[in-house]
Parts: sequence; structure tokens; C-alpha cells
Amino acid sequence: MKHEKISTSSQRKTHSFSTRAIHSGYDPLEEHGALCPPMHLTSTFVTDTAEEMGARFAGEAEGHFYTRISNPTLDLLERRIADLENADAALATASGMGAITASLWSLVQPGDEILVDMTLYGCTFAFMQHGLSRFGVTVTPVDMTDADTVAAAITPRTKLVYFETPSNPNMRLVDIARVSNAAKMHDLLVVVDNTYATPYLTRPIEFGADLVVHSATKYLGGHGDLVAGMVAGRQDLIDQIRVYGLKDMTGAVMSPFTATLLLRGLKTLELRMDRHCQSALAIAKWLESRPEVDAVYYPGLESSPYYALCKTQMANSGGMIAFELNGGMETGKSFINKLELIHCAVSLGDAESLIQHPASMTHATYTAEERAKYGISDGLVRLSVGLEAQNDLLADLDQAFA
Ligand code: 4LM
Repeated sequence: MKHEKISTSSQRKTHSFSTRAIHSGYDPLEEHGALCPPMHLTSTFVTDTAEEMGARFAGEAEGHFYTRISNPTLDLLERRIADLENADAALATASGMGAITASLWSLVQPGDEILVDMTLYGCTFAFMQHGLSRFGVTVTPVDMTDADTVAAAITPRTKLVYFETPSNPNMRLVDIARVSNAAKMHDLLVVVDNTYATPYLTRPIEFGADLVVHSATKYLGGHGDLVAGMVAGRQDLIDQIRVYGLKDMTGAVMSPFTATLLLRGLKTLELRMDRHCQSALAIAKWLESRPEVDAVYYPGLESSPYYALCKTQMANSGGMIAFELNGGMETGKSFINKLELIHCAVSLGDAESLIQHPASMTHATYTAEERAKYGISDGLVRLSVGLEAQNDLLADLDQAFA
């Protein structure tokens, strides 16, 4: 039977998200009919001649030569993520921090200023405040939920704008289109950490962002069995991050084995996200009705200041909830200790529901003063709603309150 390969670009036009998450960029008939893509578990690649290898190094001939730069399994994953993010290209890295550091080391230089949102994942905050700033880059936190504040903070030295939406841990949403518009007036790059939303819920590039970074450890992998990162965006930026930030600065390359697990995880991303979102909304509503709870931060609640933006920027409201118990930090910790099904653990986006206390865990890289200034309260508890049955999760929360 004659087989016609469907190109990634034509798939993009005709196929829906879940179809592309399963098929994009892979033709089994080109790989002995193997339904699942082969894993190219190799560090280096062989050529016939020294001239050919030299040409690959010089970028004059196509072809892989060393897995720190490229590998066919990583290449498939990169093309698939680029397709899902509606980006020109993508790059796989060893972790989310690998994606963030490889990108920023490539894009900034001493003397530059970057604007970052006032709430970031703890290690991203540490990299910016204690890492980049040691090398002559000024890092200025601003409240990016207000695009006018971003516009007002731009100076002639500003090079780049960086934020998460929803933000870790307090679920603030940043209006990607409005902030990108403000940034574009001054030719700034816009980098968005899309870990919480995933490309199923939000594609920042469609709203004007230049680059998207991911902790693929989370929803993209989805099973808590890998650590990985991705960057997606314009071809020239991805090339620059690959040959400089990844190859020379961080060396934080993804293993082909991890890429294989990620390709598997992506096949169920849409299904899993639908379930995460459905359960998270039900739990957020339930928490809001509880007398023990002072505040619930979830953009799918009508009480959320981000409810309207969530409707236009996200396909659904996500699987993460933050909330404050009356009684603050100690009550929060004893509540976590009483849970039986929901595990106390950092990370998120897994099948298992996970709960943690940002002030003493994921955001302990902030000082108490910084947490107070940037809106991460000591009483905040963060719940990653898993794929278990909703009634079992509600029963566990209920018994912990009791
Ligand atoms: C956590 N987060 O929150 P790697 N960007 C975002 C993140 O949440 C994370 C990273 C990047 C958590 C880890 C312990 C929005 C991580 C960093 O951990 O390097 O893959 O991603 O619980």
C-alpha cells in the first residue's frame, strides 16, 4: 500500500491538539513500522569520512554528531513540542531549570536589565536574583498582572521580560498579550514559563511571546518519573540557545530515555489535563465553602480576580490550587500532616495529588521579607490535584479538616 507521509505543517492545519500530541512528526513506516518511536540511546554519531564529520561540525552538512547538540529522539520530541506550542522550533533540556538557565545565559549580557514578575518558582527566583545578578545583569521584579506597571518599569537597558502564568505558587495570571504589546513597543523579548498551563491550556506564542520555557517534569511528563525541560520559540532564538546556552554554558542536555518517556506522556496530556481541571475546579469550590479556609486562589472561581482573563487566555483553569487556612503556617502544616491519600511532596502535575507548603519548601529561596513583599504568605498551602477519583480526594481533605 502506498504510504504518504503527513508533514508536521499540514497536521498543524488539519489535526486537533490530542491528535498532534500523539502523531506529530513521526511516521512508523519510516521506522520498520514501529508504532512507538525508537529510542536512540547513543552519545555520538559516526560518519563515513572525516570530511563529512567536519562539515557537520561546521554546520555545512545536515546530520547529528553528538547528543549534547542533537539526537533523533530529542529531535522528534522537540518538533512535537514546537507543534503543540505553535512555535517554529523547540529544544529539550535536562530539567526546567536547565531550560531557563540555558535560555537566559544565551539572551542577556552584563549591563542588561531584565524585568521579572514578582512571583516566580523559588529556584527561578534564586537563579535570577543570586545567579544572573552576580554577572552584571540587573533583575527587577515588577507586578506583571498590571501591564501598565511593566510599561512604566522599562528602561533603555531593559532587554527582556520574564513571567509565569499562572504563577507558582499563588496562581496570579499575567495577561500575555498586554504585556507582550508593552514589551514589543521597546523591542524586548518576552519569555513565558508555561509549566502550569501546558500548551493544551495556553499557547503564549499565539499571544505575542517570543519564547516559552517548561518544566517538562510536571504535566508534560505527567507521571512523576522524570526530570526534564523544554524551550520553544523562534528558530533563531532556539538555534542560539542550543549552540550557546545548552552546548557550552549549561551542558544540561536531556537523555534520549527521558525523551522517550516524555513522548509517551504527551499522548495523554489532553485527557489528563481535562481530568486535572475538572477535579481542581470542584475541589476549589468545595474549599471556598469551608469555614477553615480564609482564601482560595484558583482562576476558575468566579471570586478570582483572574476569572475573566482565564476565560480568554486559558482553555480551562488548570490543576493547581493555592489556599490559606485560618491559623496560618502551623495550621497549614498540621493539615498537611493529617492527609492520608494526598502526599506531602513538592513538584506537581502528576497522577498522584501532592500538597506542599511553599514558604518552607519550593519558595524557601525567598527571604521572609521577600515573600512578604512578593505576595507569598506563610500560611499558603499548594495543592496539585491529581488524577484520583474526585470523591476520594474530597473525603481525604474533609477528614483532615475534621
Ligand atoms: C515545584 N517546580 O514547584 P525542574 N518552572 C516552574 C516550576 O514550577 C519548576 C521549574 C520551572 C517545582 C519543583 C520542585 C514554574 C519547578 C523548574 O524542577 O528543574 O524541572 O523545573 O514544586
